[in-house]
Order: sequence, then C-alpha cells, then structure tokens
Amino acid sequence: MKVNLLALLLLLFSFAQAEDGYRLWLRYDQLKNASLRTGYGARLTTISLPGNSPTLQVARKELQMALSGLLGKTVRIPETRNPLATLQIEISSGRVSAKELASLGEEGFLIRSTGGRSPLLITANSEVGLLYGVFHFIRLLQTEQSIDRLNIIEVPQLPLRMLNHWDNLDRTVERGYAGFSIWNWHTLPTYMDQRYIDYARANASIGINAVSITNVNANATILTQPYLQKVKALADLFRSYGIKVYLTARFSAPVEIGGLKTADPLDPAVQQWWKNKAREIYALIPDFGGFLVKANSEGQPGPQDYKRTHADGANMLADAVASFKGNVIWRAFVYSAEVPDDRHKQAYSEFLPLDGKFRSNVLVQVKNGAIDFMPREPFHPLFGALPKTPVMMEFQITQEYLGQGTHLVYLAPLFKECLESDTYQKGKGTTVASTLNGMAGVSNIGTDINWTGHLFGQANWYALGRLAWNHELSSEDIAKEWIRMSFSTDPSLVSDLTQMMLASREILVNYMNPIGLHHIMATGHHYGPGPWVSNLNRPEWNPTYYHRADSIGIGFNRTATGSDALSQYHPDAAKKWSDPATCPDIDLLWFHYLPWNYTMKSGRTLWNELCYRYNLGVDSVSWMQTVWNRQQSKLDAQRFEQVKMLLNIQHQEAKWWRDACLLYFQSFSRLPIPAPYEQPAKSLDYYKSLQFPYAPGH
Ligand code: GCV
Repeated sequence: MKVNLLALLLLLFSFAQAEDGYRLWLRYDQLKNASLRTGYGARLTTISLPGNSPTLQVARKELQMALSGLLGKTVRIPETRNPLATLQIEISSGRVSAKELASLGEEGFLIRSTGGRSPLLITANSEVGLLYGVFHFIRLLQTEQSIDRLNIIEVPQLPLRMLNHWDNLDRTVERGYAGFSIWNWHTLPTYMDQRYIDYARANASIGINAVSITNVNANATILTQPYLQKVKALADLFRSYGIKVYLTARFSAPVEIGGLKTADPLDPAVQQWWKNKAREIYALIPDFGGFLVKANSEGQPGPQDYKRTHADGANMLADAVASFKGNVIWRAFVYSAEVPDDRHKQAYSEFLPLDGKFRSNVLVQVKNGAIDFMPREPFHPLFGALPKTPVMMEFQITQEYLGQGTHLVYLAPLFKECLESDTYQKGKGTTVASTLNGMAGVSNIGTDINWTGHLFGQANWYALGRLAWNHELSSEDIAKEWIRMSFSTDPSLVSDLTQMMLASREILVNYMNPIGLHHIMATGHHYGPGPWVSNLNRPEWNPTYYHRADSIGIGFNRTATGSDALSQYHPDAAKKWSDPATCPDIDLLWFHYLPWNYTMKSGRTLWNELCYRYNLGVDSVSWMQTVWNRQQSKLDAQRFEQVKMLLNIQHQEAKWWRDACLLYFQSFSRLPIPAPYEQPAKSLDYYKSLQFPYAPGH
C-alpha cells in the first residue's frame, strides 16, 4: 500500500513537472549524479549575501531555488553576513586585490575557490555584477562542472546587451512566431504577470541589460501618460535584474500626440516638446535607457520629411535625454524607393557622410548585413566605416527569413560568422566584433508556453545574450551549455544535439538560399519560397530584383561592372569577393551574375550545383530527424514529440523550397534536374498558386 502511494505521488510529481519548456534553461531539476550532489552539498552549507536590496533578494531567491532543486536540499541564506559561510558573496571583497577588482568594472564578477574547506567567493563591484556571478555559478552546477579550484573572471565585452521587441500595443508581434506579445498593456500596471519576472530572470542569467519593449514601427501612444505608467511598472521590476527599459520613439509623435503642426527636428517647439517628454519619462523612470528609432525607413516618419538629415533627427532626441544620461539608438536600416541605387548600398551612402556629426549619446544600430537578416549575408559595409560613431550590431533572433516558427535553426554560427568577419578598416584583424559598442537581438519571445514557439528558438535567445557578453565563446560551447541546462548532461545526447544544432544553419541555407541567393522568400509574410514575385510597387521588394535569373544565368553583379556595392568595403575585405574564381561559393551569387554552365569549385556546373545544394539541404533535414529520433529515450515525451512534429514540417517545407525554386530557375536554365535527385512533386504553377493570407507575424 505504502509503495503504491509512493508511486502515485511520483506520478503526480511527474505531471506537475510537465516539460512544457516554460522554465527555459533555468531548469533546476535534481542532478542525477548523486556523488556530485553530495560534493556540491558539502561545499555549500551556508551562504552569505551582503544585504537585502532588491537585486540581492533576486540573487538570494535564485540561489535558493537552484540549490534546493539541483541538490534536493534547502539552503538557508540568512540576511546577516556570515563570515563562516561556505559561499561568500561580497561586494568588492577584501580578499581580492584592488587591481583585480578594478578589472571587473561595473558589471564583471570574479568567482574563486581554493578547494578543500576554504570558502567559495563571488565578488563584484556592483550588485548586478554579483547577480551575474550568481547566475554563472548556478550554470556551473547545472552543467556539472567542478567548483573546486575555480578562478573565473568574467567581464562583459560590450556595455549594451539588448533585446529589441517588435511588439505592438494590440499585442501582435511583427515577425513574431510564438504567440502574442508578453506585454499585457491592458492589465498593466496593476497586474504584474509572473512572466515578467521569469523574463527578467532569463535575461539577467545571460547578461542582457537593456530591453526595448515596443515595435520600431512605432506607435506614439506608448509615450502618453497612461502607457508610461505601465512602462514604469515594468522598468521598476526589471531594475533589480540590471535591465534598463528603452522605448521606440515615433518621429511624428509631436504632431500625433503633441498637437504640434510639425515634427521638424530643427523647430524649437518640437525640440522643446521632446525635452518635456523626456523629463516626464525620467520623472517616472529615473534610469530610463532612452529611445530606439526607425526613421525614414519603409514608410516611417523621420527628419528627411523636413529635408533634415538622420543626424539632425538623432541629435534632437539625444539632446532631450542627455542630461538624464539617456541614449538614442538610431537604426541604419534605410533604403528608399526613390533611390534607384542597389539597396545594398543605400545605408552606407546615407550614413557615411554623417560620421562625426552625431552627439556622443547616439549609437547607430546596423543590421548584420546590408539587405535584411538573410540566412546568409556578407557583413554590412558600415561596420568599421564609422570611426567617430558608436555602432551597435542588430541581429534578428526571430526567424523571419530562417524558417519562422517551425524550423530548427541554431543561429550562433550566423552571429559568429558576422562578428568574426574582418573589415580590415584598421588593418588586418579589425573584426566586426571589434568595431561594436553594443549588440541587440530582435526578440523571438511571445506568449507561447515555451516562450519561443520552437523549443530550439530558446537557444537563439540564449546565444545572443552569451555572445553579447563574450563574442569569443564558440557556437559549440554555447550549444553545449544550453543543451546541458535545457535537456540533460548525458554525453551522447549532448554530442548528438550539438552536431545537429551546429549544422542546422548551413542546412537551411542549402534548401533555402544556396550559393549566395537571397531574398527569394514570398513577399509580405516572407513564409515559403516566392522567387517568381515581380509585381510589387518597389523594385527592391521583388525577389526577381535579387536573383536576376534569365536564360543566360543568375545572380546579382555587385562588382565594378555591376552595382559596385563591393567598393563600399575596404579593398582588402572586398578582394576575395571581387573575382568569381576567389569568391567563396557561399557568397558567389550575392556578388556575381554567372552563366548556368559556369564551372564551380566542385567541378559541377552552376545549375548542377544548385540542384545538389537544394537536395543536400533536404537530405540533411532527414538526418536531423534521425538524430533527434535516436535520442528519444533520453528526452521527455512532451518536448520530444513537439520537436519531432516540427522537424516533420521542416522536412516538408525544405522539399517545398527545393522543388519550387528548382522548377522556377529551370524555367530559365532549361536544364534537367539530374537523375539521381528526387523530381519535384508538383508543377511550378501549383507552387505559385499557394497563398497564406493568415501567415503569422505579418
Ligand atoms: C520592423 C524587415 C521586416 C520588417 C521590419 C524591418 C525593420 O523589412 O520585414 O517587418 O520592420 O525589417 O527592420 O525595420
């Protein structure tokens, strides 16, 4: 009877612990390895924290939750300082040299243990530094590392590590594939959803220290008093986690909500309006981060509406927030229908002359590539080209162009490829990363129970934070950390899932945009292939603008004989791209228009290489399915099934991409799809006829 009761309790417990993904990587289930548990338990009997401020309360709660979960024992962390504690968490500890402390800066931390019976130490110069140290320490336990003989010094490489939400006030999310916006504006500020706390915990655990919570296609209503009260409630909560709130500023707000006749940045009344608005915001949120602005881009209002420059617009806002130590993050994602130049070149042409003209509290935020978050893009030529301007990286975590909510694609390799690219701007080795002052990721978070829709989307949120903290971490190490924390530390599981994740981005490139093809997604929602689309008003909204296929060949000539976008790069960076013979295959059709029978490095013709790549992509998704399925016994049923079903969708959609694109390009090449490959299942007309009026995120 007793045994049955126990079994029942265990069963109930396992239901209560359903693996729905909500806990992200902060799962604190009991460690399976009993000796590790005992070892950690013996090392961590008493913990001392230097006070009870809101941030230290967060640290205390997290430690209690983590230790009781991982070790299965309750660890009390009394408020009073305890010199006998086995884990001593101290601000600017006297046990560490002044020089070492100075090296930690505002947000860094040190974790030190000498082994044996001597206490472990986490120290920092600030409470948020301690919090980061605590999360790092918990990560060591979660990933089953030794905590003896630790000597860790971690200092973030970038001061601004940010998430950008493209969340609308009606709770839809532009390019969101994980449900609605987590910001429930209707019930804020009185109702504080537990999600806000868990969101802040997750961000703090990976070092994110700023969030812009509204869409860059901005709504001025967010700047009105009732909404600012709601923003204040979030900012008050996030403060303890070291997170500052930013808002997107609609440039025409002085007209729309201020009753002015103009939003001209040189008009004194407009300048005053923004100054008053800033004062109003800072009265509510003293540590408000500042404004993120999309101006004169894709129909958004901006200074050019008044014949002013981006610098005029940014500086006006910068002056309004300067005395409060606020920032203005001004996006460089601009291209204009009126400018006939290659879209690739427009942001550079627009911003280069403005270098040195921005106030010191303006940061220019540049997308990783010059087009738009493609599966693969060469780095944006603006990186390293604005020596007098602080520049932020903008990556897209949400997978607008990378399979949206249904494809397993681990983005760290994409982020790293860009960060490690050599701009040569200050000589060899001037990597993109070395030119940055901050990094932002467009969020993939929504109300789905697991936050990101696809469970593996969590890894991309995680990777963005980890790389913003330390861009030298390898994609592999980040994947391994995430897998160990999110699933288990089982070596074969970790090895299989790591391989799958590391390969996943290249696999998608193969079945979607091989050999440098880009922007051939269906237009509007960007879901699925649409290389045939050519009827949109603006030329650069049409996929045909990007692939330029005809009966002779395919690709965009961006060399001196074409749009000459290559000339915007430092000559040493451009060199390898300028000649098809030296241009890496991965970028070939990005920079060159080549005949269908062009001989590739593989010896195949260009047409056959396209067929090969598309098929390789599809076959590789089958391989991912095999890898996932063979780990079934090591995975919980709920998450196993979810990812399995999504991999099925991914496989079908990879075939759809392959068949639709090859049939379409074949209508120009007039060449057969070589026999060993599967022939398309349907006609080109069928693929062209597919409509998705309610595709998400649009
Ligand atoms: C927020 C792309 C997306 C748009 C997005 C824009 C931007 O064009 O499709 O949804 O708008 O980028 O980054 O501003």
